[in-house]
Amino acid sequence: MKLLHPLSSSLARSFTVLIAAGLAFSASAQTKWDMPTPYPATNFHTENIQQFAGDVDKASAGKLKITVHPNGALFKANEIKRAVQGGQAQIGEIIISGLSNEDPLFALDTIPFLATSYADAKTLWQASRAKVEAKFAKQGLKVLFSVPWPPQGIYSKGPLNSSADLKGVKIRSYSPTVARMIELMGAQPVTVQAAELTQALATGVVSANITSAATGYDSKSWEQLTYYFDVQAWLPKNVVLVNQKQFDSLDKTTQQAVLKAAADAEARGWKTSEEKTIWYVDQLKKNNMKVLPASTDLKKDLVGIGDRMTKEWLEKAGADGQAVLDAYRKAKK
Ligand code: PCA
Repeated sequence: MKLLHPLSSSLARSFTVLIAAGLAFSASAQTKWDMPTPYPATNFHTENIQQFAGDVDKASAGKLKITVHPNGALFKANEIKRAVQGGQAQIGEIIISGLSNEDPLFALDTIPFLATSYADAKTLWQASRAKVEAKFAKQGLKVLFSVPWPPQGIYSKGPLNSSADLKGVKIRSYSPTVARMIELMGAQPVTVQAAELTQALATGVVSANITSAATGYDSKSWEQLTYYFDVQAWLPKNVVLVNQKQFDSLDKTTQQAVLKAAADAEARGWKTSEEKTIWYVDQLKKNNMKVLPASTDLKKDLVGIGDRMTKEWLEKAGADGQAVLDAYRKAKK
């Protein structure tokens, strides 16, 4: 009998070990999800989502790995929903009111002065959540969690006594609802996603902005703009959506792990958003921005615009919208 060369027998042994490892791996098959998000890695929403991905990894014992792709790098902000629907990405984050042309319900949290505090924003979410979930469900999307931005204000180059001071000015908008408000102020809305905001300000595509202290900080607003009017007009929400079929294809334990991590992320996100607002406003001040409340006239103009937008919204949203608004107003008392 021909003896095996010692080298070939050790090769055979390694081969056996490799096959065994391969079998063990497929027995605990790993699922990998890509998660595009529109905002920078250091933004509190993204940090919260990173923690969500880490929690899922731990709770599923490494069975589900979610790779977060921040800043619109994998899909741009306005492409993310379609990518998750089509399965090019399994899960993703979007801002709800970015979709307000699709359905009036998606505009609700961006109507000026309807819900201006964290407590009211939460009541509004509780009153509308089931209907928002149902709208997304029709599109094959499951809502996992939703977290608000800090209250929205106006960034400008000069002082603002009333909305007349912004007449004709190109103001950056992130949603059709914000664009409508800008129009009613007599200014010109220009849609610019957060990832392109710094450049749009630097090149003069826009010379004012409506957003939170968080995005003002992320985009280094102080490089082009001098004033932040802390109007606190509304708190728009992001939502994390998963492709329903992808979710259904997970085993039950992993599904539970995702739902638990999502509930934790929602609670943590609301808390961090509120707690970090003061920090964000302080960073604007530290970078020499003039942070001011809205003047009486500016506030009056904006409240008037908010009332008009609520009426316009009700005309579009019909009985369904009225029911949500009634539930909100009742719970708010
Ligand atoms: N930041 C996001 C949306 C609202 C906010 O505060 C943005 O400006 O795009």
